[in-house]
Order: sequence, then structure tokens, then C-alpha cells
Amino acid sequence: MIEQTLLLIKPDAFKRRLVGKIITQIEQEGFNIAEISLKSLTQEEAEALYEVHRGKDFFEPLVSFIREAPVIALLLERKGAIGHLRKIIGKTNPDEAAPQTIRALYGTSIRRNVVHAAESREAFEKEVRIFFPDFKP
Ligand code: 3AN
Repeated sequence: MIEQTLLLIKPDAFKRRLVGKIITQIEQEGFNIAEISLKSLTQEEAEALYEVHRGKDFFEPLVSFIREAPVIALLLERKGAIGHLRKIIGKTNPDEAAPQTIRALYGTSIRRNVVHAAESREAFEKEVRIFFPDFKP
């Protein structure tokens, strides 16, 4: 079944001009780009994105990092999109990510791990509205 998911290209990738390489890899994996947006997050939007981590010791540095430069959000479509995108980005910590995953290739730390992908349908529906307010499922 064709499914939708959300990929965020984070400020570290943007500043290092890795956007093209990451989008190329996404296209090679068979995803269609349905929408794309370049957005500088407000403090409130960044906190909403990472709400589940509020109270953890890495919450504030994480919110500050995601506001360092614009984020590129891609609304993607593919069969089994959510699971497949999570697979090809790799684990949160680039040192633990499988070879050739996006985080293994380009990530430099657990925080500066170049991309985010929605981890479930519920997370997708919440996160997509931050970047595409007119989104209708
Ligand atoms: P993922 O992005 O792989 O779903 P989450 O949702 O557990 O990972 O974490 C969201 C973001 O929070 C991660 N991408 C990472 O940047 C940051 N993060 C998670 N755990 C840590 C940690 N222990 N130290 C610093 N940053 C973290």
C-alpha cells in the first residue's frame, strides 16, 4: 500500500551542503516527493517537534540545534514508506547505524545526525502539520 511519511533534513546537513546527496539517495530508494518545504523553526515549533523529549537532559540542546539553520521537510510517498525510510536513515547514533544508511554516511554525533524520519503513523500526522499546515490525510 502506498503510504506517506515525513523526512526532515536537519541544519547540520543544510550547512554542510549535503541536501542534494540526501535527496538523491531518497529518490534512488523509490520515494516520490509529494511536497517540499524550507523552514526556519520558531522556538515553539521546535519544542512541539521534540515534545516527547521534554524534560530529558538533551532536550534544550536539541531544540537549539534544530534552530541553527533551516530545516528541509519532504513529504514522501512509497509502498511501506514509514518503515522503509526509517530503515534507510539508520539508527539514531551514527556509530550504530548500518553501513550505507544516511546517518552512517553523513552523521557526526547522536544529535548532529543529519535527518529525522517519522517513526509511526501517529508521529507522522503530528509532525507533518508543523511543516505543511494545510496537509489533509
Ligand atoms: P530518531 O530521530 O532516531 O527517531 P529519537 O526520536 O529518539 O530518535 O530522538 C530524536 C532526536 O533527539 C535524535 N534525532 C537525536 O538528535 C536526539 N537525541 C536522542 N537521544 C539523544 C541523546 N541521548 N543525546 C543527544 N541527543 C539525542
